[in-house]
Amino acid sequence: MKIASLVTVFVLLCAGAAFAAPPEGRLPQAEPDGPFAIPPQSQVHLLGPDGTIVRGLRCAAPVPTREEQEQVERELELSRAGLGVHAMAAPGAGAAIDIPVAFHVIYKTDRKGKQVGNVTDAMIDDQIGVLNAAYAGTGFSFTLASVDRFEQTKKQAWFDKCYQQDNAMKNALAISPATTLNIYTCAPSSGGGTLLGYAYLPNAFPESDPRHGVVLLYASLPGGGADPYDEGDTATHEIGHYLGLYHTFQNGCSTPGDSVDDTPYEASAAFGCPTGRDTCSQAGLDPITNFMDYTDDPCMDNFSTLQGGRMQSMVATYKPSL
Ligand SMILES: [Ca+2]
Ligand SMILES: [Ca+2]
Ligand SMILES: [Ca+2]
Ligand SMILES: [Zn+2]
Repeated sequence: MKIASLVTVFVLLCAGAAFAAPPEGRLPQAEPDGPFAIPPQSQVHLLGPDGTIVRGLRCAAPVPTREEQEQVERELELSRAGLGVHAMAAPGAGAAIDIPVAFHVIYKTDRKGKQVGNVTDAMIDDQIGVLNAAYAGTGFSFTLASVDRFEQTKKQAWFDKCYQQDNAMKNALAISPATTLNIYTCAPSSGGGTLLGYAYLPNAFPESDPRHGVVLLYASLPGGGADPYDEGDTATHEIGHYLGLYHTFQNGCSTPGDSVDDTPYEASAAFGCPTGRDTCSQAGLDPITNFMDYTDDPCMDNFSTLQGGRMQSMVATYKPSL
């Protein structure tokens, strides 16, 4: 996708005022200065902590190759056969799963002695509420199990460099990854751009691996200020990956798309809230309001029925202890 076509949708609404995108310059590079290569096609602009517009990436979650996706399909098929579960099971096929959440707040104290990123308990509670509303009907719910707070040090710069030092941070802070969703809030960035969040797919590692979990820009929490991405749906989206969903635009208009039959094909990520967008000839408008697209938080508001079923199948197969 051409950057120019993305820039046209960067009209952000803030306090009722619309302002245009900043001039084009060097965009965040998808360079692997952290534990994995960041996929392209996700450049966005958002409100930064000092009230200016900053460059960012909507989602840095690693994208599976075609081969990896096909292998997952084979493993899911075997798993469903073993469980006697019909392919593309609807939600409710398995028992509802309530996921305990361990929240790790990473923050720093700046040169003026001001704390940055030390999100409040109220914001964390609001985030859990947003998740429970978003996942209602999918077979998953979330309960806050613990909150811990870590002030970054020079060596453990896990606020500013949580993406670069991802493994060390998670090795130190993760709580029971097989049975608990670990959420880390910090200020992830790469190549000069802010990352809104990222997560690994459940098949990436054994379920007890500390790398499972979700890393979020602290300002993406509800009321966090990263307008138009501060209604808590970055967490909704990244947990979708954590539970096994791909982006709705995975594979573009080509089979098998996102491996979910009731999300229409989509040629590329949608930004802003482009109502009526239809980029693939197959039936259905682009699923721009789906949580697994790249649209603004106020635009995305649903998982499809079969996304719920897919998350249940993925969890049964790769995260049976959850
Ligand atoms: Ca689909
Ligand atoms: Ca279509
Ligand atoms: Ca929303
Ligand atoms: Zn994503």
